[in-house]
Amino acid sequence: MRICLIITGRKGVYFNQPLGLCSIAAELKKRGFANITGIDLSIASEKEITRKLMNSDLIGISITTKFLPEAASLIRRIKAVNPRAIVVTGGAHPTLFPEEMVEKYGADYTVAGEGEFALPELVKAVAENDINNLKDIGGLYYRDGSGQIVTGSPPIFYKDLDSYPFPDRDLFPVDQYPGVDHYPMAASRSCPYRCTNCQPALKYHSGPFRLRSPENVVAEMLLLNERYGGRMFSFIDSDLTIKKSWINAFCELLIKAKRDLFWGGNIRANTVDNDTLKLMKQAGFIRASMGIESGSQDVVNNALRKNIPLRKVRSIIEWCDQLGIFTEGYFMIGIPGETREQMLETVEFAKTLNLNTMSFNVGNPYPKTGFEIISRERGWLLLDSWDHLELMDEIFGGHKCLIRTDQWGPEFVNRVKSKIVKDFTEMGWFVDGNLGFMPAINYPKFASQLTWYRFFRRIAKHLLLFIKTRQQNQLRYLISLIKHRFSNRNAVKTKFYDEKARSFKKKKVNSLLS
Ligand code: B12
Ligand code: SF4
Repeated sequence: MRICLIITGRKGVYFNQPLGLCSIAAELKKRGFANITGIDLSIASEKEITRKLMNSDLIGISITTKFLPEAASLIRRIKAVNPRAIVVTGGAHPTLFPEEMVEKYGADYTVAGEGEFALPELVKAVAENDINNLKDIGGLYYRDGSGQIVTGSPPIFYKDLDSYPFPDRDLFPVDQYPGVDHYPMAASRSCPYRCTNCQPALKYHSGPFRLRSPENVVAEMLLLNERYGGRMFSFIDSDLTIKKSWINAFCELLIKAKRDLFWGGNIRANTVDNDTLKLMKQAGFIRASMGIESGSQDVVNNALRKNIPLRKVRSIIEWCDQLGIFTEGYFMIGIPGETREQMLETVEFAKTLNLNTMSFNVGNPYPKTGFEIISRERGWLLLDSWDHLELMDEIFGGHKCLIRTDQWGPEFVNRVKSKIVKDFTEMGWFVDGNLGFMPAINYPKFASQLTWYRFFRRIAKHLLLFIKTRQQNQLRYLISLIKHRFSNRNAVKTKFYDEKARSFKKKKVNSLLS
């Protein structure tokens, strides 16, 4: 059986290895189905896509809501060029809307939840021509002989993550992704928190929270280091410090391995302390990402149900700064339930934090999240359904505000976005206002932290990227980096940011509110 696994995407919008598909591929191989190819739609040429589609018996497509339009046209294309191929969809969107994938988009099968069990079972049944007993495959949706959608049994989530084989990385080599030099890693599945912007979708999608053993995760990192020379790893988990005994054991193992590996990932202010950070740094932790989300404690606790103490956020950023750990902060504006003042508080709060990078997203109510429930209840939603495929990119790229509350609507959110670009640019930051989620780099701090070697390496990397992609922001990045490397050497300290932030006159805020 010739299998093709596809991650949907758009040309030029590069991500990294899709761990879900790599993990399914490893399980398929373990069960004897080794004839597998992979396609990343953001990278593959049209010729390669057509060739692989035509030479496959079963095609598995991984879909997030943002790339639903691409997925829909891909399914139509498969049905045109290779009508005998079986199309199976899976991933975040099909998990949330499994029937729709079969009924409306023409998938032959859809898997809700994790695919490591369901897909190999389906492949086996197809290979053995025994497709009359599919009902027992957890999470599988399809049409029976009479055309009715069969929902099968509930998704299966393995408790023991160590029993999965390591993801098969050869299918989507890291070096095919421009500018990417790290390996994605997953130490857990799902998330124990219940934030309103995310839950219950993620819980349904990824099942109960489970952790791999520290030994198993370190073994995979060592293997990636040996096999591919990988030295930098990015953990996708929602909170690496959730279990103190786990993170301590993990760090001890890495220190003992003496391999000089580096890693980064999400930490949360309610679970991390300075001692743990010190140990993590010793074990190679160099990049801390934090979902800070809002500058208003009320919004964090009530509208978002995150219970992250903002005072502690500031301390953690300072501890990281002292330890030389690079910090990334994620914020949201336009959160359902926040006031206009609270939205501006977020901008002012972000300005006082000595972060290395940050990004601002529009807090959109994605399907089946707490945000969607509250917005629907209160009549705030500007879209009545998720059928607007033509808007998916804007919506899920964070460009478009989808709600109008009693206090504000898309126009106000856009004014706040412009304010963010203006204020942070004035502070010497590099802000990419063209992107929906507006990533920003603290250039003065970042440039002053770079050694000459890292500085020239970065220049070379972004120059090559500019030559390859012709993206203007690569050029702007280069110019800012050079400017700040020479103008701000050793100059940047927290105090600098506090003073800068204070000097922003209150009237700027007032003019936005009026
Ligand atoms: C890491 C991550 C990323 C990374 C890497 C993405 C990639 N190429 O894999 C980055 C940062 C690049 C990213 C980008 C985006 N992401 Co993201 N991401 C995640 C995160 C945190 C982990 C994903 C992961 O690797 N999980 C571990 C693996 C093992 O699980 P998995 O991918 O879900 O795959 C399993 C199942 O879903 C299923 N499965 C998946 N595909 C298929 C296919 C078939 C055929 C079958 C049978 C089964 C199957 O089996 C897999 C193995 O068990 C999730 C949240 C989460 N915890 O899942 C969000 C999440 C998937 N991302 C999300 C979003 C919105 C995005 C973006 C659209 C953001 C943006 N605005 O650009 C893009 C889209 C990228 C893309 N090409 O699809 C949403 C999706 C919501 C939705 N309804 O679509 C999630 C769920 C977060 C959230 N709660 O909002 N993301
Ligand atoms: S937003 Fe992050 S921390 Fe909150 S529930 Fe979702 S994955 Fe977990």
